[in-house]
Amino acid sequence: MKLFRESTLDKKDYLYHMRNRISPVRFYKILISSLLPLVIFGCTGLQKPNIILIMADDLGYGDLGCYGGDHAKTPHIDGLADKGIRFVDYHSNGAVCSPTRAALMTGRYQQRSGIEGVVTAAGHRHTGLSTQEYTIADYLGSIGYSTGIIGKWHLGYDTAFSPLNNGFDHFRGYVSGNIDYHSHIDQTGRYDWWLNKDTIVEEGYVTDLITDAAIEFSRNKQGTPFFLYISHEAPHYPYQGRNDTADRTNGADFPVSGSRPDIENAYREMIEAMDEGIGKLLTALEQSGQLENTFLFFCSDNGANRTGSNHPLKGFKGKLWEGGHRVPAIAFWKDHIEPGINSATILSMDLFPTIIAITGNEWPDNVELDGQDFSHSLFPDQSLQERTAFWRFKNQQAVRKGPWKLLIDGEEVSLYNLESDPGEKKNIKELYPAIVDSLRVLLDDWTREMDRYSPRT
Ligand SMILES: [Ca+2]
Repeated sequence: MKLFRESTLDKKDYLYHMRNRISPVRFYKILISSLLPLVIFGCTGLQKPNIILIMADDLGYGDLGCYGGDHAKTPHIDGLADKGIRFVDYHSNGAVCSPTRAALMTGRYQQRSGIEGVVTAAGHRHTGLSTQEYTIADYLGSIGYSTGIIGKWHLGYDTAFSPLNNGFDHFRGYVSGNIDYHSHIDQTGRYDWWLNKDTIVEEGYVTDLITDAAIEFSRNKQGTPFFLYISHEAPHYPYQGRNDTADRTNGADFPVSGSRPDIENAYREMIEAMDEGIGKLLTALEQSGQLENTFLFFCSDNGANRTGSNHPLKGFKGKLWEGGHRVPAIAFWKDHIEPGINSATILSMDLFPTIIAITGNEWPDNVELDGQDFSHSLFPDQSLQERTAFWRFKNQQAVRKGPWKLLIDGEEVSLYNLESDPGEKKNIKELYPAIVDSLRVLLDDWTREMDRYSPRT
């Protein structure tokens, strides 16, 4: 069990620290819960925990009730936050879809796999995530997990880049950036709904199909540890509810974002359908007795566009303001982790090393990850060691260290203290030139390192 890996505290210090911060009863409760996975599957040889990773598409920081949103009703996701850990400083690695997915799969900055931009239908149909990359699915498959992805892949259109060539043994979903929720046609007019390496005809609303396939996958895996990556389309456009008709039909022109005039209502319906699906999945896991042995993580892949809400953050999808990449994230593991709010700075690429820790395995040989194991942060109020994190998209670069964020957008340089100014309202670069200089040095070093890799998008 590697729950103590890469922390500022070693195991002994951690126990001392915990014992002195909290009541003895709560300390031992947490201690027992932290050792429970070890007891369950480490010593007795029983099944390793299932891992379910649910990612929404373009869901903003302010879109959920548990993050202060009041538009959509999300009782099931809010319930996970109530009973789990809600992260308030979690970031997608990218400000758009494909880069975040590359970082999530590889546990490394997406620049290393060359997926710094979107894998577009128009220009990148014959590229994608190299099958030479070592993915989280490769790792989990190597230790005996069944590995399924249901929903959006967006790391390569060509079947050469299929999830099945990148560590997954089951794929049901779509490979492009978005499809019509009813006709399953992508924005270039191609049919895009797959079972493994073949397109299949399946009728239904995408969010419901994803829910049903996820439940079916988990039911079929009773007795086998599984990794299930549920990659929702909601609330990405086209803005379509369950009761709408298809906008994209073969051979005809269509509005890419959908035809509904009341986009805000459609957006709400889409989030609520996803929430309902998550509720159904939880019920199914409970009924099958799998819930207690399942670590579940929910997150988004980038901030919302102007249809959604990133409140109280500034900026939208595609920008490196906080609203572009600070997104909702919730960890839930029934009876294993204590409920709470955590303010550690965490990125998508951290999931890979964290899951290695949760599954209790040794770090794979010859695998170097940029991500940090945050399994410590599954305990409230425990933070990671201070880290430096970087983002780059088009002509924007950002570096974060502690509360400080340096943002360079073309010629424009800004410094913010996110602790006192999470909304990035006040550029204080003139007040702290030494901090600007030190962050610039870090950013330049990182840029030189990332520029060693060839872009594929
Ligand atoms: Ca997205």
